[in-house]
Amino acid sequence: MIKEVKLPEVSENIEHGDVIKVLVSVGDEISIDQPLIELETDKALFEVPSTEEGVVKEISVKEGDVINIGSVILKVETNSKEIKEQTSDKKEQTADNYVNKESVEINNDKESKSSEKIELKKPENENAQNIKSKNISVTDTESELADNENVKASGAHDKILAPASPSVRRLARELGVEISSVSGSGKDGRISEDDVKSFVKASMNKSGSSTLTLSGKSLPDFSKWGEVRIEPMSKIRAVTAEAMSYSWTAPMVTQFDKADITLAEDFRKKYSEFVKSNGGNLTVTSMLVKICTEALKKFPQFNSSIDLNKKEIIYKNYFNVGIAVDTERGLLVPVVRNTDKKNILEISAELNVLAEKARSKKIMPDEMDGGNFTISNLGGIGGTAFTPIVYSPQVAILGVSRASKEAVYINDNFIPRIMLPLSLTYDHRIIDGADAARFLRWICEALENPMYLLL
Ligand code: CAO
Repeated sequence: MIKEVKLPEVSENIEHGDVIKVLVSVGDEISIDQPLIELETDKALFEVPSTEEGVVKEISVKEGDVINIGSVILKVETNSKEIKEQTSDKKEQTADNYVNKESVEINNDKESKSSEKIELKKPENENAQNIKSKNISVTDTESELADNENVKASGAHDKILAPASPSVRRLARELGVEISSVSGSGKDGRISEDDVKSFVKASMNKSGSSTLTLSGKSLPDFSKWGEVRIEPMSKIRAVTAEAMSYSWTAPMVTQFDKADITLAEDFRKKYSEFVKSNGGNLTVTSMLVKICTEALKKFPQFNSSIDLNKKEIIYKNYFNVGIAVDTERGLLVPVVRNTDKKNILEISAELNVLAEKARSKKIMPDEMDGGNFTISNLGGIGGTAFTPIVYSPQVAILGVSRASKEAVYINDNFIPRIMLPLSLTYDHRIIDGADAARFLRWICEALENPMYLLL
């Protein structure tokens, strides 16, 4: 039997993506979960896995194509009895592993009238992330509901997240409109092209001229002065540029401090093999995820977002920490979720998986959503200090530079200590300088004396 493999829904608000690479050829025998294409969307670059097993009969996409959710990627001959049995065995196995109470819809063919329904149990641990990314067609109804609740709990957050399709965002960008300033007239505040155009008209009427932040004057012709090469921006670069420009509208200040991590380094060395045997790497970053989570609990304004239109502060009672990961394709920020409920062992293992997925193009857009605070560790590369930019609508980010041995003056003596330079950039609209100094000092003291966490 010939079956179509279609592009499943990959994330909220993502309607299409660019095919960067086709990873299989006609005649190939493919298995379930085997990567078929590399797809780049407004949010990420990732591999789309197969939902079928069999022999590729026809490939319907090529590099450079823009394909929509539901588009046919390829057709597979699955009618060999053997293949069929293996496929259903595999599907059942997957179901058995995560079996039962929750009804989860296998949504691999959204348009198909006969979408399969099987009973799956919600995974009991954070492997949920893996399941979601491996079988991206599986919709975890409960977690989606939870996400929605989080969003609903904060009307302002809705606003900041600005529900709009990529084409509407593009129109807004072209018109120099900050999409989060536009009120959506659609369901749940969804913003349409007409909403953007009305916003432009209203802005122009208000002032008699354009009050929009038009995105800059045109560039000079650089080729007048020498040879140039012009390349289109990758989606990730364009999205990073847009996100950073949006962030830049917040008034930010950076606070610097240094932590004496001599003891923490001893601790790290002592337990690194143990953590490795549990699948993680005990690194400064994983320790900081845990420490920052405790700091966020102590200083809730760092775990918030603000809505200036409504004059509201949204305090979040969940703890999701984003980690800046340097990849070939650019900066990606996967999110470790519910860090308050995980120990350092679990966080270290999850961080390893997420960083590896980001680097190997397997990270899914959903795995980069929902962060409340970000850590950017450039210390493995070098540098004595830097000023990271807050990843709005978050309100703070911790920059980590390279730890090094320094002569520290203690009790009338210079003693060699390992010092870690930290820089905390914060949104000054919601965080005062004194609070930032206290927050960062708290992190330094927790690093210097891990028992601090117990107090
Ligand atoms: N000071 C000194 N050494 C450090 C360090 C620091 N701050 N951070 C890491 N290192 C060391 C580690 O100890 C490790 O050394 P060993 O191999 O001898 O143990 C080595 O550098 C490599 O560490 P790592 O990078 O594998 O692990 P990590 O958990 O420390 O960092 C990650 C993980 C994902 C944060 C990192 O790999 C990365 O991608 N960093 C770049 C982030 C980035 O691009 N930020 C800029 C964003 S724009 O604001």
